[in-house]
Amino acid sequence: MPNSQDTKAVDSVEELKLAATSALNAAETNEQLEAWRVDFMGRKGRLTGLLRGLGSLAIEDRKIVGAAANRVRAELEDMFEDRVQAARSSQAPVGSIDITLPGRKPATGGLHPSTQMIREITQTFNEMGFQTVEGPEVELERYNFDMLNIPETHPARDMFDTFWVDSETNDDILLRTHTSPVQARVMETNDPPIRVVVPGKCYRYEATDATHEWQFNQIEGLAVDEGITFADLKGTLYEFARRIFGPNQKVRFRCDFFPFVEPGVDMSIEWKGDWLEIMGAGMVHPRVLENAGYDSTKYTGFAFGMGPERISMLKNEITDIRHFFSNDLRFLTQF
Ligand code: FA5
Repeated sequence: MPNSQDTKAVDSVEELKLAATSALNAAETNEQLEAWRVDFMGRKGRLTGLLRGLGSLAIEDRKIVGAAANRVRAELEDMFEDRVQAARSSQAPVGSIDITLPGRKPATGGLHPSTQMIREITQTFNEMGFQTVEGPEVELERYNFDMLNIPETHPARDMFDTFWVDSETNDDILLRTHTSPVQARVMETNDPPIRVVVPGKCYRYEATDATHEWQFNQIEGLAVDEGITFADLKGTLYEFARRIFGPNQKVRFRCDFFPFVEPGVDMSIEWKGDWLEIMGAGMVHPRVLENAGYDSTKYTGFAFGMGPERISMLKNEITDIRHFFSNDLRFLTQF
């Protein structure tokens, strides 16, 4: 039979168990569970202290109280392990949604600044009666040069530094140097009247600088019909400039040379007290109309080609065209 000292010691084991159980039930976080473990089960913890105190008991009492204390220790260890497992499984796995956190704005994509400018320009021409069409970026020499009145020996080919593509066919293939070959493609497969704008990428084998890229976009325009004159070209491009740059935009035309137009011009806009060239244009050369099978005594037309990145640079005060294609989010997210 245990004496009164044993009973007291066993009682204190039970009391410790009660205190430990309720403290364990109250512990919720990993930190609180660890604090509980140190407090009750650690080397200097309460249960360990109680077990150490057994040494002062008589040997028989020590057995009884020791057995009780070891049983309680095993029970508490099991309970502790259960609580740790429960805390672990209640934590959301990595990547899942924690609905208790405040909402965060998800990162969304946006249209590339070139795409935004291209859409603004093509939509402006769409509203003026031009239809948007596209053509291939990998092009035949015939369309990029020959059909546009630039035969093989013509020095005007030197205007375009060309990326040629290795090919096993008889046709010479290149990355188009401008969007003008789509003029020839559209005329080859359609009868007048024609009013199209052609956005798309172009490639030139040239050194880059603040205003030149080796890959850039152009927007071509072509109108062919009976009775089209240079006044139609000027009126259309004036109207375009007003819609894109504002109602008071001043525009200047100067003579320029492109083999596929006659006469040829470049168009500049007045910008911060200076004239800045934004496109080449002109009346479609009769030979280009004939190459497409049109009667050049019946039909006339005008064409133009502009760089949307250069126009976006003006409108958005961008100082270097290379930002458009360097994929730097610090630049792209400003649009
Ligand atoms: C042409 O490419 C002619 N095909 C334009 C044309 C079409 C004239 C129809 C007449 C009739 P040009 O090489 O000047 O012309 O280029 C036209 C525009 O494309 C330039 O004004 C410029 O805005 C843009 N551009 C040309 N080269 C580059 C380049 N390396 N980097 C960025 N933009 C360029």
